Amino acid sequence: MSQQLTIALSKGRILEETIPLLRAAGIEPAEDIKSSRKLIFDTNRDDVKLVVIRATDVPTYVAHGAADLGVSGKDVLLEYGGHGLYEPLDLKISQCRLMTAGRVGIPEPQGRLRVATKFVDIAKRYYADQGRQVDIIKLYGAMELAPILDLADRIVDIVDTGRTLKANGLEPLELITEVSARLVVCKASMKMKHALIKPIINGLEAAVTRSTQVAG
Ligand code: PRT
Ligand code: MG
Repeated sequence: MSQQLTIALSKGRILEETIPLLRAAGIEPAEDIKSSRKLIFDTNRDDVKLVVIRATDVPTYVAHGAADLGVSGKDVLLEYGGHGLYEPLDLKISQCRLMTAGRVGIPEPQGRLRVATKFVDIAKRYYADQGRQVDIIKLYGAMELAPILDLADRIVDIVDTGRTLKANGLEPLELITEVSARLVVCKASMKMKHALIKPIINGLEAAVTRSTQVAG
């Protein structure tokens, strides 16, 4: 049997911006992904299929070789750790920032800082680099609520326009890192299926260059 490729896409906000890039690289889903409940999609290419999964699961599928390629936010990749993955291309989509935030006008407390986040490893590393003692509190969503109810002094979360923070009486404080979606490739697949994968990386790279030129 000829070689097959599986590409793992993050459902949610990244998906919408990924589809046009894939199309520009010559990969077109056989049906409308967003209006379907399916998880696996055929494409215009017999040798390429797409799977649409939770953003946080994409690195796991790709690192284990269950998918050969994937599209994942840099935030998710930093939290995952990156073993078994190459990250050959910044897709320059779904751009945002990973930041610390706290209640407006409340100074940093004495002693240990309580930090609520779903990015536990990123937060640990960030505060350790700063030499600050923190207690990390793992949450799965709505981080903005934690400082309001005094569960935490700080949150570590994604900020785009800043409106969500503002609406909840919070302000962005420190930039941890700029974030955008990245193409990731399974290290084993890159060896075994190089002839199939390389043209896709090149096609996506050209599509990114074209779209960033249009955007100025
Ligand atoms: O929903 P699920 O738990 O499966 O995963 P998810 O919520 O992480 O998925 P999704 O689709 O919401 O986001 C996936 C990825 O999109 C993230 O990992 C980032 O790489 C990227 N991204 C880009 C964002 C944002 N922009 C963003 N604004 N992810 C989240 N947000 C949220 C943020 O958490 C906060 O609640 O939007 C709010 C902030 O936006 P502003 O504009 O109010 O600042
Ligand atoms: Mg979400």
